[in-house]
Amino acid sequence: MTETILYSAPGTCGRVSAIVLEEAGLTFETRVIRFLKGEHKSPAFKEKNPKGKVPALEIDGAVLTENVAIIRYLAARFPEKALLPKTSTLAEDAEITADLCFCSATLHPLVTRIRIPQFFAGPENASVVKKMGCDAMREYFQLVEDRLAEGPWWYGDAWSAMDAYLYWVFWRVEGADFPVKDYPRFCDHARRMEQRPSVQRALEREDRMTAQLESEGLAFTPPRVST
Ligand SMILES: N[C@@H](CCC(=O)N[C@@H](CS)C(=O)NCC(=O)O)C(=O)O
Repeated sequence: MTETILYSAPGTCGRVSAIVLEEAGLTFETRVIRFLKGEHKSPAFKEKNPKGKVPALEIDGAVLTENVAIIRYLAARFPEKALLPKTSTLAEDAEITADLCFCSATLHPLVTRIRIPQFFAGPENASVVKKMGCDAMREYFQLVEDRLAEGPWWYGDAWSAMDAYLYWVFWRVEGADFPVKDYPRFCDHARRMEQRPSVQRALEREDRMTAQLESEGLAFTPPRVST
């Protein structure tokens, strides 16, 4: 088997893939991408991911990008790990894809508007963009909140990669003053996630990446924007 390498950066959605790799029980290396140096847009990294984004995963001699694709690959490659629910119809399968795309295509864009609004609108409009992001996010946090009334995880009693994705969304906006306390079941979900060894190991990997960036003077925390 070839070496498995996850290209990521601390705090990014690369955490989703890291958690799922840990849940799969894989031995893998995490390689930090230095955003402050523009390494994600460098020709060398763009050979891995032409879109210039993390995560990218080298596995089985291929490079995979997009969390949804990485999750679906790992779930299919390691069926015994039950990373996603088993399906028996095409419609059930499509529903799982829809759930993961809800995270990547609906929630993630709102996360960035809440967390780094200045990147979209400039510092003068950042508060307005953040507020609009928060207002829009409330509908989806309520959707997750209602769903979690049915069980501890998105798919009821069975943990899945979907929970890793939701956790990253929650954590990212919690750290940007989104009012997560209005969604107590989602809060409990996040705290349950933090008990999982896979999550703890993924967070330790991020700590090591952060330490490396700090040692190089390349750590970055976006300034807080108030609404
Ligand atoms: N849909 C992609 C999103 C990837 C993405 O936007 N990654 C961010 C970090 S959370 C990134 O690399 N941003 C750098 C940039 O856009 O310049 C996925 O799920 O993998």
